[in-house]
Amino acid sequence: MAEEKEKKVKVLNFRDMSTCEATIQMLEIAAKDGVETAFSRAADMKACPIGADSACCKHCFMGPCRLNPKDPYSKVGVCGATIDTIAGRNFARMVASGCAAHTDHGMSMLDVFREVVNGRIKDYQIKDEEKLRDVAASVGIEVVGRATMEVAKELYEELERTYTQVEGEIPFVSRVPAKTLETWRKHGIVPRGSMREIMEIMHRTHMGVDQDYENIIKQCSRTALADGWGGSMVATEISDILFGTPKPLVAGVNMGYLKEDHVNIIVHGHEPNLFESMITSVNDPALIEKAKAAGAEGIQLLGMCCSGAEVLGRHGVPHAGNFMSTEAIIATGAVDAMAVDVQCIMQALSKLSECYGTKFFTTNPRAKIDGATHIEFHEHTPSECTNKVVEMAIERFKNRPARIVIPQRRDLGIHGFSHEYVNYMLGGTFRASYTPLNDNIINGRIRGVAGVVGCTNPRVKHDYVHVELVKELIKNNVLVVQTGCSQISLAKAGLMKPDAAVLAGDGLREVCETVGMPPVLSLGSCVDNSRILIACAEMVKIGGLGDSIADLPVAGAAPEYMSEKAISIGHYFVASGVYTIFGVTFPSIEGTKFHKLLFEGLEEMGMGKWDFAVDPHDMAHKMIAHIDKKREALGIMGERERKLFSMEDRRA
Ligand code: SF4
Ligand code: MSK
Repeated sequence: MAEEKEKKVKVLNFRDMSTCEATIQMLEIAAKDGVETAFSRAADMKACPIGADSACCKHCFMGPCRLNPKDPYSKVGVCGATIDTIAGRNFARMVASGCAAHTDHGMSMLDVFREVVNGRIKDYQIKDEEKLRDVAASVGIEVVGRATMEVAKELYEELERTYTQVEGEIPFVSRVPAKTLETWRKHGIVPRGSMREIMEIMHRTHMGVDQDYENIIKQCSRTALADGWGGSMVATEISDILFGTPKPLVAGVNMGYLKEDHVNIIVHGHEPNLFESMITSVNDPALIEKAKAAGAEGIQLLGMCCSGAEVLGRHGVPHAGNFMSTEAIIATGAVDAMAVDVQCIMQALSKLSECYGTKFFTTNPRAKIDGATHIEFHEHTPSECTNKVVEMAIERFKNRPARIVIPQRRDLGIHGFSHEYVNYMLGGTFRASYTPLNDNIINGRIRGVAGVVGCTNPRVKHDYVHVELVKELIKNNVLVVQTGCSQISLAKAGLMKPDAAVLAGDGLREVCETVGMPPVLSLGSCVDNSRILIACAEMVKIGGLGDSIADLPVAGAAPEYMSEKAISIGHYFVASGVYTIFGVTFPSIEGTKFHKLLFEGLEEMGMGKWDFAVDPHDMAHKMIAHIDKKREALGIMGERERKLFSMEDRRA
């Protein structure tokens, strides 16, 4: 901390930067301690305007080349690359990186599954046999009368094709509505294995290869679809099979779930296998005894980011906060250990942990961090790593700093909706289906469905954009489904309780009150956006809302996104037929041919479209306008009770 103190940390008004009270409280403490966070660094570092517009290229050493974002066609790169080629290639590499992250995560889950099926891993088992059989049947595997392990072996072999298939179509294409698939086939974007798609994107964006933005975007679509209907879907489905399909449960969110008299351990990252083993370790009677011998009342385990989202819905483990709270929580002094695996882990956590004496552990061979202690996690012997982390956390508890500050914020809500549960929740045990959802959309009680997902980002007011956007949507009778860090923003705002239905418009409120559900449903981590794709496919299958995903009155948003994974997610929704709007900034220049293709052209080709807005209310109304456009096209606009606005209403 002393070294940090010598640096001048700007005094900032954190109330302008976040609406999360716990985060604000801890950011103020960190600033007083002279400790930097992403909020202060973002205030110090102006985002590069040329990079933000994606008007620069460093794909070869004749450059790097910078074009003029204000007059993008006034110049080309040294090789002659135009703004459309440069922005298209940059976008493609973001999609490739995002797709790689999700598919590599999915492949890790598949590796564990293979070893469980082969009997080489004993610490994990198949928890949800029904799901195993459903998933197997969905890709054409015979399940009736066959032993579970036989089905599981065949499922492993089939799903491996999601990665390795060099020709043809990946297995989960079987879940895509026929008309959507027809559009993909027409444009040559049905994905092969993700390894092939990512390899091809990296090749095509190398200097001097693909220099036609339309052709580049085709490969972007194919690669992004290999993420959504491939790697991400495998990650979700295999995690459910191994660790259980989430079912709604009451769980707590926020920093107030840290306990001063307990050993506090946080797991942050993405892959659920680390967390599942940590749950076993913190419940080990010998380790609990050790913690007690060290003077603690017990061991408190919390999640953050998507690791937390994985177990929030599966086991009700409390969630301490989303991406932009991961640094702030360390300043409490109460975190004895933070164990991380992959994705969205700020390098700054290493130094910050040192400042507050928190033990900071990397566990995955793919993600080491300078200054962190690495305890490698092996799926064959998982508790070796997680027991060690618990032991080190107990050691740190014994030597805690004198000052511990825990923000007293706790927010209870209902978490753990899966697309299977939505089925059951709306239809009941005997007529489980999406029919009641479709019916309520057709009769206008529910105007449409919006997926609000994604990260938080210090370039916009933390949590604020998510919360305001969702409030405006539900007020206008749009049912909201959520994943990732966004759902934590809304959980903290109290919108994941059935009582939040009072904030919804009359129609949505009536449905929520009848079913007893909140107007905002949390579906899991960022790979679980695949649950939203499956829900869309189900809505098409049930009928009454068109023949393809592009016909549905649905929309998606990532209002505070920051990662390349979000770009891949956004693009797989667009390619699947969903209108998708992003906030913060968009990596293209309005008026360029590349921008027009994303924002208009893809929709004309039968897919969805990209859009952009910063203000949450503008964003909500753009989404609602799109939902209404689709309702109009379906001929169900008249079903809605139209209210004629007086001048007074409009002013209000
Ligand atoms: Fe410049 Fe072309 Fe090289 Fe890119 S590929 S850095 S635009 S010369
Ligand atoms: S963790 S990708 S900050 S949602 Fe999935 Fe959150 Fe975005 Fe990471």
